[in-house]
Amino acid sequence: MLKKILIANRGEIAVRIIRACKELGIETVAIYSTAEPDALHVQLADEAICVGGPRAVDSYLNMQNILSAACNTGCDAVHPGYGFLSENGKFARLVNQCQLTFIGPSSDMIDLMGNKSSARAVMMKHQIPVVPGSDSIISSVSDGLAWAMKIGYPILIKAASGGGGKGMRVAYDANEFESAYKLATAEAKASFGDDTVYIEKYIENPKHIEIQIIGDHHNNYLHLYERDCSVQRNHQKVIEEAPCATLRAEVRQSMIVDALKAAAAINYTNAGTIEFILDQDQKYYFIEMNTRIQVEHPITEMITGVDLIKEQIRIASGFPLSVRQEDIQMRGYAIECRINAENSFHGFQPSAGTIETLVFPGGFGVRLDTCIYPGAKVTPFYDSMVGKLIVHGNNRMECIYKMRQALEEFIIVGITTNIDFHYYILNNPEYVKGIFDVGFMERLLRELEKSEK
Ligand code: MV4
Repeated sequence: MLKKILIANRGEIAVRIIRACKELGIETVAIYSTAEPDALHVQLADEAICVGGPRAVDSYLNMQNILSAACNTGCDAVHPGYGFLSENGKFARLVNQCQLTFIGPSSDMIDLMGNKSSARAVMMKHQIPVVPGSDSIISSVSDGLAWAMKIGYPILIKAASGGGGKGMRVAYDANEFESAYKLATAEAKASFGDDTVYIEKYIENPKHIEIQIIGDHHNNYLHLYERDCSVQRNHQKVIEEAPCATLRAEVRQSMIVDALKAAAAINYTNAGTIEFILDQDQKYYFIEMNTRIQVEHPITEMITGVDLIKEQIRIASGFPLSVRQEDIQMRGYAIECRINAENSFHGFQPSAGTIETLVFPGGFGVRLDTCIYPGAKVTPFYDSMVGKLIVHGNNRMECIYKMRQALEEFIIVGITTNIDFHYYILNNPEYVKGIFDVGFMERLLRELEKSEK
């Protein structure tokens, strides 16, 4: 088993990883920036090393300093968490070159799946359903127009290096194609330094469903059912649930079979997510694969009882998975609300400040993964997410009641948060009925704006 892990991250996920390490008897090294020497993850780790200034590029993205910290403290592995360097193939490669274990898949796997066009090609090769589209990147406007004609409008132009919705443009007809293509390539170039794009049929208002899988170095691949991540704003997830309340059993089964087929086909080793979009007829299409632990992993942990971070560490240590597929039962339902330091009712403006008063919710089936404490500073330098409130119950409605109560109990004074906004969603009739797709939030915000006039 690995003995000492450097956690190349901050916030609640760094805390989550430290807790898993403690349970496994593994020593921990935190990194931090000069903006947050008193951060919770710094206080909970066995050791902590400052790796640079407040801006992420100077610290949490500073590969040289992070690797020096890992080497100088005698670590044998690096856990990247999510975001930052978690899906950076170059970083994973450098970690290995320093004789350290990267807690994740191989660097080549990160690169393969990081290119959304090559990921799509791999899935096509293994008969996983993908959205009808180009077989590779498109080389020119005329090449793109030919593909679009073949696929049929509307089409979506996507950046090969994309993800998170950047470098994505819809064209509803041939007249719109050229300008959409130019905007997508320009944005892709600016965001990723790579202007290559590919084309897919545009599926209007799908649901976003992802299957959690894990694979070890002994050719074992397991699935842990799905998450419904359709409640999102500007490609930032807001509420996630597991399982998906409206997914038909035979569709679920088929998605699971395809996700496992994908994992086995690529010899995937780590926790991973196969992302699908699900159309109105519950036809599903692969869109992307995430090669990291995800923010919303706790809802899967709650319904399956599997600690995904501990599995990641075991896998990276070379051990086989600790569970068999038949041991993984879907038990009840779980919902996660991402708690952000923001003013949701005034343009989602980020909020910074010092936590003055803090009252945590609690009770049976209530979990809070957070990095805040009384006196903690929330700085403007990083993501606004300061915690995740997760509830587990027997069914979806029980979770909704539990979440409403937990949100009511949750008091944070010192910063503005989206707790009240979550409460508003948790009381929306469509949401409560389970009727929502990726367009839900935009419709909700339009309604809210109308009611304010
Ligand atoms: C799509 C799509 C419709 N058709 N692809 C958005 C970000 C990236 N991960 C993929 N995304 C989408 N791809 C086709 N062919 C709609 C979306 C999409 C979306 C997907 C998942 C979650 C939220 C979304 C919000 C808007 C659009």
